[in-house]
Amino acid sequence: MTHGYFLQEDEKEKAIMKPYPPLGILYLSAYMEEKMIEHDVFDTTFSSREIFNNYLLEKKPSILAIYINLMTKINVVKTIQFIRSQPTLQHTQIILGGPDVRYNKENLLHNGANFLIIGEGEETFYELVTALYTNQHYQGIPGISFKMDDGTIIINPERGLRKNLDELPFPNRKKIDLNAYLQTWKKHHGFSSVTVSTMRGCPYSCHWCSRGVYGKSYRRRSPQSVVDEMKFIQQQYNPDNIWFVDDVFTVSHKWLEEFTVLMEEQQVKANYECITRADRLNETVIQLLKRSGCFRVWIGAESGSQKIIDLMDRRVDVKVVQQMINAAQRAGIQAGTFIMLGYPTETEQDIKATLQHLKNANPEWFTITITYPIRGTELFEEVEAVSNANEINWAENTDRDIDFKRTYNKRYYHHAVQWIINEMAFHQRKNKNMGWMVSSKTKIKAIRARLGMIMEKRKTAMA
Ligand code: B12
Ligand code: SF4
Repeated sequence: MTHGYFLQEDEKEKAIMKPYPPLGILYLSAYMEEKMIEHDVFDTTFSSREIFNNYLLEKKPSILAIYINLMTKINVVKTIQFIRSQPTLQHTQIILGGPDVRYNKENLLHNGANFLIIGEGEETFYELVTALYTNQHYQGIPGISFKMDDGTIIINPERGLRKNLDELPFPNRKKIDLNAYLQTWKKHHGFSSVTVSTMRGCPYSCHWCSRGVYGKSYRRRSPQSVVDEMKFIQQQYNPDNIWFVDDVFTVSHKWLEEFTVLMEEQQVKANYECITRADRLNETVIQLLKRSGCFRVWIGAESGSQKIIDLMDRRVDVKVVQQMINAAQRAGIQAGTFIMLGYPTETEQDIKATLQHLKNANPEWFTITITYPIRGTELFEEVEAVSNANEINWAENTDRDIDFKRTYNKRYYHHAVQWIINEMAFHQRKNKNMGWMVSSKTKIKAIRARLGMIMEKRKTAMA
């Protein structure tokens, strides 16, 4: 079992150095171990393509199972091509799973994958591997997709979602060198961080968000099971921080309260960060976060313009987002937020509203992405007709390369990102009285970016 991510090939991440292990594979590995199916996990993160290829040639696996997301797709396709080109690996059956399979079935199967596992992986993967090892019929296994000899693609009915997540064993972290992750964090940031998943799925429907694995409902582990995993992680690895990779950590206030009480009763001390929605926060919930060890909460809004937020179907009030960011900060929790620019119909007025929103909220952290449509999302459907999705070479590009007709040209948005980053840096430095010299540098960069926006806006109008 493997994935297609090589840190040494990722220039952006090499500057950030906050790697996390592939949790999905580790869940599958734990399940397979429980069922006594022998397997290896080859974690590509700190390895190289050459070492990985040599490993494949040496081990000649009968089954290679690969996690795939929209960014790692290109590497995974290269791995498939490598296997298909090697005479000694012709027997290798390739199974793909993860968030990017559901809406890329034909492309993946026509590019050399033997099987796809759609949605939740554990049970389907186990049944398929068992059928392949024992030469039994796999054709009826729910949740798989495969290609017949005549090229017909078969998509079996979905498998129902597992009801009780507590039945799953903890991710099999011992199958990888978790210390390599912890040390990388320590070396570059002075502290380490480990991921934990407490819920699967999200009941909301933001149009740009990819929900190809767990669908539009959510299930959650019991608070006690999560506390047990935290104790286990602390005993085994003693990381400084935990990141709960859940979509909306405070979706259930009852769950959070139970979790907080258990953490206190069992004296589990943890520093954690999580992501949530402003409409699932209030002063009481923020106090629960604080008591249970939350040091940073990410609160999404994506835009400061209510018009754009509503178009995204984000179902949140921009003022509530600002209030909750400030409330978290008052409680001593750092706040982060996510911003997207270049959403369909967004104008300069909306971008100005986004900058104003950031200034009002003043979060310690924010990230900005230029909108791109992920296959399978409502946003993808909305822009497909005015996009290059069907023109770009699927195997050599990712969904991030899909461009669509926006209000202004793409260069405009690159300037807009710089404008917001530098205006915010200026705003924050000015508030901290960091001196004219330090602040003015960012102001000059902001003015330069603003001029770029004006020029590109003019070019768009003339085109
Ligand atoms: C943590 C996380 C990250 C982390 C860490 C990634 C890591 N190494 O784990 C970081 C911050 C690095 C990250 C980065 C990105 N991420 Co991210 N991330 C997540 C997040 C929040 C949790 C992933 C997770 O651990 N889930 C828990 C596990 C248990 O679920 P799972 O991985 O889906 O696994 C199950 C199934 O998929 C399946 N399965 C998984 N692997 C395999 C393998 C095989 C062989 C089989 C058969 C089955 C199988 O079985 C598992 C158990 O049921 C998800 C959202 C989410 N809630 O899942 C987004 C998500 C995976 N990320 C996403 C995106 C878009 C990105 C970025 C492209 C963002 C960006 N613009 O840069 C980058 C890509 C980086 C890269 N090069 O890979 C999208 C992927 C969409 C897609 N169609 O591919 C998601 C779904 C978010 C979203 N809703 O849009 N991400
Ligand atoms: S963006 Fe967050 S709240 Fe919206 S659908 Fe995706 S995971 Fe759910």
